[in-house]
Amino acid sequence: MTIGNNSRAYELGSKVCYQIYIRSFSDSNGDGIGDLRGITQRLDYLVDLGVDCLWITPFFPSPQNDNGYDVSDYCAIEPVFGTMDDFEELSREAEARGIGLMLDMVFNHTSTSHVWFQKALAGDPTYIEYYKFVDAEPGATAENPGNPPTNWESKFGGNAWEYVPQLNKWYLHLFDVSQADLNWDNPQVRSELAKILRFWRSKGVGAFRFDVVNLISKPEVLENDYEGDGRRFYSDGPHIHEYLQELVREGGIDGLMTVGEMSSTSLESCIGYSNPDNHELSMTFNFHHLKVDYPGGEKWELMEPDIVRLRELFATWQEGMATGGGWNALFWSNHDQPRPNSRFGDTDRYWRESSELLAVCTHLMRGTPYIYQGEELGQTISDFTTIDQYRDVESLNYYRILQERGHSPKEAFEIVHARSRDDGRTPMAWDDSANAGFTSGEPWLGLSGNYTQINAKAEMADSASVYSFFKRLVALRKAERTIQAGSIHFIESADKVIAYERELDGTRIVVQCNFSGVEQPGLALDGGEVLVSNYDEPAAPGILRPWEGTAHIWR
Ligand code: TEU
Ligand code: CA
Repeated sequence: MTIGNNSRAYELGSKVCYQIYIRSFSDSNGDGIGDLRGITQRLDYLVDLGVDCLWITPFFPSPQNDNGYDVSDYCAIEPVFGTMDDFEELSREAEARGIGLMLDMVFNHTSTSHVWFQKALAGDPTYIEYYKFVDAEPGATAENPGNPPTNWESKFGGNAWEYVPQLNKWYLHLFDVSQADLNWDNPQVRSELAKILRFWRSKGVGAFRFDVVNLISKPEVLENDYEGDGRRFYSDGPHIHEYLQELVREGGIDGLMTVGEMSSTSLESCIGYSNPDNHELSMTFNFHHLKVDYPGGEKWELMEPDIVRLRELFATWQEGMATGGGWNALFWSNHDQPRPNSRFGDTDRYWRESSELLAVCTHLMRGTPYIYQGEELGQTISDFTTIDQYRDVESLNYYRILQERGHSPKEAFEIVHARSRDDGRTPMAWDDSANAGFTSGEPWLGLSGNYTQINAKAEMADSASVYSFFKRLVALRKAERTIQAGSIHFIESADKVIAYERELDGTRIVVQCNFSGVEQPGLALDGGEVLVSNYDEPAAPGILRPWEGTAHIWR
């Protein structure tokens, strides 16, 4: 999937990506865990939906402490997910259907089971230099290792440093203790990682996602953060652009479709990452819009989403990336987020309308949309009722931490239930048979009970379903150049409404989205025809119905 510079907006803007969380997509052998052959068996479904590219979450050898984001070998296949032959078959079958594969490269850290880390633990100085090891204070012992090098916090809870007695050193892990951060300041590390890209290129892979790639460049001086958890020191770090340019050049991936996951990033940095002049990435994911229900930025406390703030963030990022020549990945959902309709919509009273409203809002923006498996069906968060139904390391850690912070077990559960990554990881609902057709065995994570209604088979047969609506949005992006490449401008609107317009060569599209279950004032529009709407009948002029998402077009 090569993207030429001149026609970049048309190219990137006409594509739709689909994210497969492999564990939960489709299980071909009854062990309860999705796998590569399971994906191959479902390709025709993805053709029907009309997507161009499949981002598949990591399927490399891994102890699975973080479900594959703890990689122990980057150039092989985890047996639970299949074999290299299975991968090659998937790749061939996808290509035959005009679908590209996007591999997920976890290059900020490796599993501590990786041979590099194992050699480091054995004292090999070459490999100690592969990671962020720091000497312990004099007199440190296993029982009493003293202070860690900094007070930085792991994203999964607790201090980000782990003491290794036999080396008398600490190593950095921004995520789980079994995910050791690589030392990108070491040129040998950078060259190993570029080699991995060349390996997958030689297998015909034409697109890549880079996991938390804006965290790779750590500051030279490691200091305590008295204002936060340390992220301001290492997010969009000092050599980030240089390292990314080198990786892209040496990995032989310049001009391919690539996306970087950017944690706590800035608009300016993302313009840098995705402006083609810099030869870094095609586009970036950022998460600011998914924190509008975090009180004071705190993920583990609850509040209603702030729609005014959401509009501000969309406007800033959409208009700012356009001005700076950057490109956005458009999304509400992934394997780290609770299902967006449960979170921003009303799945009790307006399940269909609010699921579709969210899609209207992002699919008509400037950028490349990503659909996360099951989102196109309107799948909701889990209906788990006890903590032992959860598997995710972050969720289990925070269930404990929230209680240490003084929450009752019931409160801690409620927060975890609203925020857990597992709430978006329940298996894909294919049909209304046992385990939704996901597996013939025992699923690794429980299903949502509503799969008997919300499933692919039922929705494919219904032209008024959420699935059919998503399919229409995908087709619309391919048909309308104004959606692919038009300018974008946000329009003043009521507090619960997000409205914007797109324009290209005299064609204008106005999108209005009501993020509430009550009527809201809409814009006074001068004619135009309805391009797409989640309501069949036109509304009275100037009115938006509950969770209405409607676009008008003037040609
Ligand atoms: O996620 C990066 C990341 O920081 C989050 O989305 C994280 O889950 C959240 O901030 C915790 O509150 C990526 C992957 O998508 C995720 O699945 C991995 O666990 C993580 O990197 C580590 O590789
Ligand atoms: Ca399986």
